[in-house]
Amino acid sequence: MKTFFNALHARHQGQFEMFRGALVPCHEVPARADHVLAELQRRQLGEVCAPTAFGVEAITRVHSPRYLQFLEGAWDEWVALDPANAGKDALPSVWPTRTFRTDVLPANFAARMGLFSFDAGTPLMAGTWAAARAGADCALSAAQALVEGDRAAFALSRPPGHHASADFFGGYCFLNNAALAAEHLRACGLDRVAVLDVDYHHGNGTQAIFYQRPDVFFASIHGDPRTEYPFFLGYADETGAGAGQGANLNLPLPRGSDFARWSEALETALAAIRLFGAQALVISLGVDTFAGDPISGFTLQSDDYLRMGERLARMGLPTVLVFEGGYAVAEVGVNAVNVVQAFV
Ligand code: B3N
Ligand code: ZN
Repeated sequence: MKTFFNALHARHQGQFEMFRGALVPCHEVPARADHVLAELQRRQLGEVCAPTAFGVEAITRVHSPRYLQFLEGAWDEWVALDPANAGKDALPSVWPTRTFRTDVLPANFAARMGLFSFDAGTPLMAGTWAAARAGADCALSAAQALVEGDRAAFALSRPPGHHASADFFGGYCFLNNAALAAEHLRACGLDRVAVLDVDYHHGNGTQAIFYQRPDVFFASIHGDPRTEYPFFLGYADETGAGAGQGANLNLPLPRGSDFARWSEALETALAAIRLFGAQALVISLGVDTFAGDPISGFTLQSDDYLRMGERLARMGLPTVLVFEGGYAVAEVGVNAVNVVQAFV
């Protein structure tokens, strides 16, 4: 299996995220991807390829032009406010919640940070745009590898993507890499694509992007949003809307769930994907379901990721694996690469 990787990911290196009223060191660090790459190379698991640079057209299939324009210029605007800002990450602190307007584009930078985001845990810095674009190119290149006949490909991209919606960032995510891969497969002629999100956190961004779409099925197994981030989406009664009614499946599980319980949900998701008639699969591959993850609450063990990879491969579908969460940095390489190895 080819892996698409771009060292530019390391230019996105946040200092702090807001947690329970304090700034704590970021969990989403460059070492995560570097550990996965090192483990892939240690096990000699396929070719590591530089991604193709895709144009803005591929990205605007998923993200709005005004959001992309904002992201691209955000760092320069932040520094223009005060040259001292160059040493600090930008974080949002004000949001247009219920009753506020979101149709007006404010001139104020803090207001636009809030308009285009949903949390204070996702710092933006000088290298964010370059890293996010490089990560998106990895996902698009992995999808293109399937179009060219590969059975599977791995996008080792960072920052992650599944919380990013058409026009907002959050949950450490800026561009929705899995959605971009799915849309690329659709644009290249596949009629029905499924996105299966196995990250601990519900992929609210991916769900929102495809919620009204009959051609892209979204299934997610995740911590119950009643208690787990992102809290405001990911409930079992969200089944799609309009033409997309029936093409969304959420399988929330309680904190503490183990692999046996998780696997039952996986069978439910895979049966629904089969019934949908997917011609290709995009996996949002978060490994923050690991027992040792510092911010999550399932209890999967490293060997369980081998079983996961085997089961996903048995679907027999062309598959793009897109790297998402996983913050037990010492184990993230072994866990993610166990999925890749068992898949091949
Ligand atoms: O959930 C958290 C969080 C939990 C524990 C923390 N500790 C112990 C310091 C810190 C933070 N924060 C909310 C943001 C979570 C973003 C999740 C990103 C992800 O992996 N999505 O799949
Ligand atoms: Zn996650």
